[in-house]
Amino acid sequence: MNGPTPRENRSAPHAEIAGAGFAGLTAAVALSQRGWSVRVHEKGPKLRAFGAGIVVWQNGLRVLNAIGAYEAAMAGSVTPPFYETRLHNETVTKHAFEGEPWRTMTRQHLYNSILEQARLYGVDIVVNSEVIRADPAGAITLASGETLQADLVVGADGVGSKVRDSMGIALDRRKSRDGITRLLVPRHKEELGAGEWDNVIDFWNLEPRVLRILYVPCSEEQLYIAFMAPQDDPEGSQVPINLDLWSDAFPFLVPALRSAAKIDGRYDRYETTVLETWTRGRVALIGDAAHAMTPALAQGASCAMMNALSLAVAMEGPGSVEDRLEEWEQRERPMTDRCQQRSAELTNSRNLAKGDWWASDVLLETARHVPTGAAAELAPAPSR
Ligand code: FAD
Ligand code: 5PR
Repeated sequence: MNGPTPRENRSAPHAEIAGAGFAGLTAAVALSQRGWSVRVHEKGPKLRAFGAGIVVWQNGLRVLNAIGAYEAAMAGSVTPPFYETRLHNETVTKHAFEGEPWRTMTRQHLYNSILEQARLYGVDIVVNSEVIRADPAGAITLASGETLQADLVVGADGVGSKVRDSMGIALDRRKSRDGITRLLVPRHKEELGAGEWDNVIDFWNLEPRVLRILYVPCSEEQLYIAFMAPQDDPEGSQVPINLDLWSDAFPFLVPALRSAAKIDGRYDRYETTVLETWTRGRVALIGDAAHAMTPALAQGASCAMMNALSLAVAMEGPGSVEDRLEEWEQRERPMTDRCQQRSAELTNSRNLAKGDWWASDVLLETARHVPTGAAAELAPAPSR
């Protein structure tokens, strides 16, 4: 797969997509389902997900259902019995989300389920292909110098989007004071001893210093474990994690911490970017390229997938591509803007430590949303 191959189907409308992440692949599948010819450019040498684990709420599950990836995503993922929040190791809330589907999985698992659909639909995916520029008239330029025309260009190239920046779209970028190192380790269920280790547990310590561990079982074998500390705490933000520091704060997690300390990992500061516009001419931005958000509400990937699906649906409407894109942004953006803002507020206030977010209809608005192009119904989860 060295360089793009000539297009076969010249009668179908054509999309060139930058970035084979959750956003780009979801858009590719949803457009293919609607008769588009689609090519995706991935700058990396391999098709793979970055990061560790992920929580997918029902809005995200509904998108997966709409693109045919739901069953694959459900197999090998789990619904933990409870989502628990502890402050100084005292349980403050514990919620089962009865009747509200949610799922935890590795990011690679989610990625594979979408990639499988992209392959099924014959999406042309080109690796080692970096997009360096987009033209609102409907073209992209690759790092190789080649220019490719399209009816629709999609910038799904992540938070550092070149598609976005090449068009000079203004953005407001805010970094939070806290950041996090996310890792996948074995479950260590036996060694952890008595306890409800199948739960998601959000362990917060605010005193004597801010250190938080997010404990997320992703399957029978894998645990997503994330270490949050303020950016100005050199020991807390150190990678690999400082085993002594974290073991002192969370002694009951030592078997998992020992595994975590063996992995390099990366500490990322939480970041929010808000754009002046998501569209210009025939170019649309989706996912982190358009709306990077803090992960407090665990909605970054799900919002990316929702907007990818609704973009494909918008292309079915009458009028020019430019007009449809404007309409799409007007219709879809307010939901994501609200989610982004609420997520940033939760992160910045550290109010997740109170654990009451799940009881808030306002904070759960996005999770409960039925995305444009998705059905409300979901098949029941397989028994674990
Ligand atoms: P990306 O996943 O960044 O994909 C972009 C792709 O484009 C990459 O493959 C990249 O290599 C490629 N690329 C980049 N530049 C170019 C270029 N110029 N040309 C071609 N290809 C290019 N979301 C949730 O829903 N639930 C969670 O639990 C959750 N936890 C999170 C935890 C943290 C700490 C963070 C930071 C985020 C979390 N998110 C979560 C958010 C989620 O990870 C992102 O919102 C999501 O990955 C965005 O997908 P994307 O496809 O837009 O971008
Ligand atoms: N929720 C999830 C998550 O992965 C993170 C956060 C909340 C599922 C961090 O990665 O607030 O940091 C968070």
